[in-house]
Amino acid sequence: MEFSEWYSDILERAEIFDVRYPIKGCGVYLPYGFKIRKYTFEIIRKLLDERGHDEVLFPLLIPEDLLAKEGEHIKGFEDEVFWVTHGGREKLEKKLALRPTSETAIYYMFKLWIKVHTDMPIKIYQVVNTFRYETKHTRPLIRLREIMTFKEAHTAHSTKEDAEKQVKEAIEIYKEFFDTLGIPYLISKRPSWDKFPGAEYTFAFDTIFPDGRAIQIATVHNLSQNFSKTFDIVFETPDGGKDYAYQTCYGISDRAIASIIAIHGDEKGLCLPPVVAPYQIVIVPLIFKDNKEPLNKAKELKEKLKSYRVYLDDRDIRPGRKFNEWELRGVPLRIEIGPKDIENKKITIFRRDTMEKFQICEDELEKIDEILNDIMENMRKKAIKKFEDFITIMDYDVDRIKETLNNKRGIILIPFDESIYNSELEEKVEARVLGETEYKGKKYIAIAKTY
Ligand code: PR8
Repeated sequence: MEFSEWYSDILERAEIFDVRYPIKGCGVYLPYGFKIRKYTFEIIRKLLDERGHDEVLFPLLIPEDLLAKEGEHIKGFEDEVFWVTHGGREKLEKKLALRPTSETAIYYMFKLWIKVHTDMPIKIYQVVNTFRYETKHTRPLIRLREIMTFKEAHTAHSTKEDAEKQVKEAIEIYKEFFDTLGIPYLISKRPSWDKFPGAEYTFAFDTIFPDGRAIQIATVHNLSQNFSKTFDIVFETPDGGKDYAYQTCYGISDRAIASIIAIHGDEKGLCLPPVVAPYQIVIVPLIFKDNKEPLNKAKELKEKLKSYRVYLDDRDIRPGRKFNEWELRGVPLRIEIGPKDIENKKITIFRRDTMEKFQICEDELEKIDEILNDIMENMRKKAIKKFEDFITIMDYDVDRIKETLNNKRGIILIPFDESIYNSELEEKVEARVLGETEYKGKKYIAIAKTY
């Protein structure tokens, strides 16, 4: 099955995201998908909170003049903005934009909050929906017009060095986030023609989907003083002088969820990392006729395993059907309890990642922790192996690059060379230049067909 077909099929059958909502590029998170989203974004919230970020919430609407204040920024976004033009029947005097991102909303307030150098650093983030009128082919959770989960962080600093340090911290945060999820990535400094509108420079994380196409899953931008100068975010320096704030911003989206699905899934369906699985363990009692023992044992077990997210599936349907359903939904670990197991004081365990079945003694439940860790480690290794198989290192040769991108796809790395690194390279190789990157200690230009 082609990847895109597999992907749509899984979203539907595993009940993650319903695409039938009657607006292009919009969809509905279903309860199971919502839980995956919740646990995934809990990880990033924790990482940001631990590093001194505060969560805030800004309005969805941005007045036209505010959005248009920073020239490069509005140029980058003007074709993508949804506008609110009416309040009831009345035409609004000033059009209001549905935020495509929140720099302009947030920096308007930064001006009011920042007066002296001691007011900084400010490190805030919000998890909100944003709207982009995407004209490229929309895809569920990958290219949305309503980005349902946009986690955007914005910071302000009193020195250039602090802002640069912040960029590094943000990269470390995202590394830890994707490492936790077992999602491999390549970090590159985007070429100047592809940086975030209004940024001094942009770093991006790209991963590779099973069809060999690269996808940008996170970005970190050093905004320098570009926005602070247009938004007049001025502060008093320690020596009594004046300076403009140094700013950064960084974001991820529902693509994190799409990546979990795409990268770990297989022909059986989803395969979820235990950290984000809505149910880490499903217990299926094998009930024969009136023998209530397996069900009682299952309830007992659920109680003993309450430090995990456990689902006890006691529905009155055949166990085989339950197995298939939970495999499709990617539950990392299944416990089966039948009369035989009870007799032998054992429980049967099934691992979704390897599809192996084995038994452990019923008084060895502490092993479950080890098994779940091993599942995560194994999933991470498998994903990295697939990712590395998709990386091709070669010398600069337009025909070979094109041929490799058409057949094997993935990301091509060619030794970094200033003289060939320009936007014409994209036309020549008919693909995107992801940017400058370091791979295993060497500097390269990364090229790929992208989403
Ligand atoms: C910023 N400002 O906005 P960015 N559907 C799903 N995910 C998307 C889409 C879409 N249509 N468009 C972008 N993304 C900065 C940083 C505040 C935060 C995802 O940066 O425009 C991409 O993974 O790069 C992108 O890298 C991320 O949102 C942040 O958006």
